[in-house]
Amino acid sequence: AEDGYELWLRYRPIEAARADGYRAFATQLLAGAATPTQAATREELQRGLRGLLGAAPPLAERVTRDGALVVGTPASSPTIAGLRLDTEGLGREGYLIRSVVVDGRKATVVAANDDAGALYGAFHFLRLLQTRQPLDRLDLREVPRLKLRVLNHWDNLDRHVERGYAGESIWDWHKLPDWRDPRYVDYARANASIGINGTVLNNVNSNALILTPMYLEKVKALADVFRPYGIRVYLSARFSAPREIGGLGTADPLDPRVRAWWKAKADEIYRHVPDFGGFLVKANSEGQPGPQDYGRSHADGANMLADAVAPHGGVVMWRAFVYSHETPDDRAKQAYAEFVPLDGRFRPNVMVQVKNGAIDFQPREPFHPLFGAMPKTPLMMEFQITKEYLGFATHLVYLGPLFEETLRADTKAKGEGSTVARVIDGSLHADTLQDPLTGMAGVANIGADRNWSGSHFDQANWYAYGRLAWNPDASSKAIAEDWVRMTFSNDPRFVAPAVGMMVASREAVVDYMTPLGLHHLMGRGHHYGPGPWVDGGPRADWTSVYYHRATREGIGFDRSASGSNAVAQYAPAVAAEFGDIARVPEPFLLWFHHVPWDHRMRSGRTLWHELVHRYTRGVDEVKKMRAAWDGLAPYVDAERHRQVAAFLAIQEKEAQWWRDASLAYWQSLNGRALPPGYAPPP
Ligand code: GCW
Repeated sequence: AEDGYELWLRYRPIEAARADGYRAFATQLLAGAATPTQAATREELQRGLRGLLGAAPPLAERVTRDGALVVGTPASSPTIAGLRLDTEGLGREGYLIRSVVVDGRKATVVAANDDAGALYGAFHFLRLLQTRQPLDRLDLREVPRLKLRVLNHWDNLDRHVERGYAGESIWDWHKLPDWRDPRYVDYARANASIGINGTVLNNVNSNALILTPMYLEKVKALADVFRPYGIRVYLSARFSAPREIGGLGTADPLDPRVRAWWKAKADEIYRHVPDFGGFLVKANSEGQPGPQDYGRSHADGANMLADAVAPHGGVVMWRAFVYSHETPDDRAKQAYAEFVPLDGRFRPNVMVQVKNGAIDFQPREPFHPLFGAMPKTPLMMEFQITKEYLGFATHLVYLGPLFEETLRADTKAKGEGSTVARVIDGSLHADTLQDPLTGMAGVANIGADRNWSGSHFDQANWYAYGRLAWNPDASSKAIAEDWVRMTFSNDPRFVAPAVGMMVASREAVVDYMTPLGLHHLMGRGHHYGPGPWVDGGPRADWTSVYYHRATREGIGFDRSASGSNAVAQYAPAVAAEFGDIARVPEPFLLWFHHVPWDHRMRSGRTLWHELVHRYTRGVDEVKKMRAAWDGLAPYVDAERHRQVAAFLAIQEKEAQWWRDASLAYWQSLNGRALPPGYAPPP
C-alpha cells in the first residue's frame, strides 16, 4: 500500500526509457562488509539499486567492466587505496563521489576516510538516481558543517510524545530490550540518509526513570540498532535525579555527593553504551528542577554533568529555553539575561541549545538574540520539526523556509554577514573558540503512524531539517525539490507545482495565523486554533493578550526603547533597525512595536487594512494549494493523493476559522469595519 512508510527511500523503478542509461553506471558493486556499517551501506545500495534498476549489480572484488561502483575507504577497499584520492579535510563523515578510471575501466567511486562517510556517500549516490541526475563526470565533495545533527524526541516513556501528532511514540519501552521492532532499523536508515547522527530518546521534561538500570538496558538495545548507521544515543537528564532515584537529599551541583553520583551514573551508562553521546538538559524552565534551586548557575549545573561525561568523550546540551513566571519582565528577554553573563564559563564539552526565536517556535520569529551574543560559548540551534504552533499534522506547512530564514538572518555581531549559520558552525567566533562543538537539534515529528509524521508532507520537514543540519546554507527550495522527486514523482508536471505549494505554504500559515509579527495567539495549552482572546489564568505569559496588547487605538508588543527594550539584546545595528518603527522589517512590525491601527504601511494601506489583507491572503493561498493539488492527481497514487487532499480541505476550513475569529476579535476591540471587498462569507 502507498501508506508513506518508505519515506523518501522508496526506490521505485526508474522509467524504462532512462533505466538503461543508469544501469551503465552500476554494472558491478565493489563494497566491503567487514564492519556493521559497511554491511549496512552495501545492503542499502543493493536494496536501492534493485528497486531503481530492477536488479542489484553483482558484487565484485576488482573492477573488470566499465560502470563499476566502488564504495568504501582506503582501509576497506584496495581499489580506493590505489586511487590515492585527496580525502584530506573530509573528517570521519565527509565523502567524495567521483567519476574515475580504474585499470582502464570507467567507474564511479564513493570514497571516505571512515565507514560513516562512505555510508552517507552511498545515500547521496542513490539520491542522484532517485532525482534523475546525470552520473557521468561526477565530482562531488561533501563535508558536514555541523558536528552534532540530532533529533530530540519528547517521549514520555509511556508511548506518549509531548507535542507529537503522529500517533504513539515509536519507542516501545515495554517490549524493549528483547523485542527490537524492525522499524528502528528503518528509522536509522532514514536518518542516516540525511546525515542525522544523534538521537535524544526521551523528553526534555524528563522522567528520571530513564537513568535506572531497567531503562538503560532498553537504551542499550536501541543504541545497538542505531550504531551501524552512525547514530549515537543521548538522554535527557532530569536534574533532580540524584534525589529521585539516587537516594540523596539534594541535587546541588556543587555538592561532592551529587557530583560523585552523576559520575558513577555516567560510568554506568557508558558500560551499557560505550559511545553514548551525552545529556540534554532542560533546567529551571517551566517548573523543571535545576541548579538555580540551590542558588547555583546554569554553568554550575552544566559543568557538573560535563565533568561526569568528559572522561568518556560525552557532551552536554544545555537548553537556553528558560522562562519562569516569577520574572515580571518581557519573557523574550529572559534567556539572554540569564546566559550572556555566563559566556566563557562553560566547559568545552557543553553546548548551549538555543531555540530559533526568543518566544517559542512560532510561525515566524526574529532570530534569537543569543546568536552572536556569546562568542565564547558554542551555541546549538534548536528547531521544532513537529508543528506545535503551526496546525499540527493536518496543515501543510513546509518548514524549510522557516529554518532557512533563521539560519540566514544576519546577527551583525561582527559586521555584515554574521549570519546565524556562521554562529552555529563556529566560523564567526573562530578567534574566541578553537575547534568548538557545533550542532543542531530538531524536535522530532516522528511517531508510530504508518507514515511516521502524521501527514505525508510533514515527512519533508524531517528531511529538510537533516539536510540543513548537514549544510546550514543549503537552499530550502532545492531541498524541497529533492524530497518531492524522491517521495512522489520526477515528472516535471508534478515537481514544479508541488515544490511551489511547499515553498508558499510557510508564508500562508504566517498570514492566516499571525501576520505582521503577531505571535502566541493560539488556543491555550493545546496551541491548536485561534485564541487571541485568551486572558486570565495562572500566568500573564500564558495569555494571548500579553503578546498582542491590542486596544481600541492599536496593537503590538512594544519591545523598542520606549517599551521592554528587548531590541537592546541585539547587536547595535540590528537593534537600531528593529527598534525603529520606520525601519523594522514589516514581518516583525508587531513583534517589536505597538502600532496605531491607522499606521500607514509600505503598501499604502493602513495597518488595519493590511492585517485584513494578510489574513485573507493566507486563506486564498491555501485555496490555491488545494486547487494545485487537485490538478496533480494524475501523478500520484490515489491513496496518498486522497489523504493530502482531505488534509488540505481541513487546512482551508481552519485558515478561514483563524482569519474570521481573529478579525472578529480585533473588531471587538477597535470597532472598525472590514474594508470593502473583504466581507465575511455569507
Ligand atoms: O514549546 C513549548 C511546549 C512544551 C515544551 C517546551 C520546551 C517540552 O509547549 O510542551 O516542553 O516548549 O521546549 O521545553
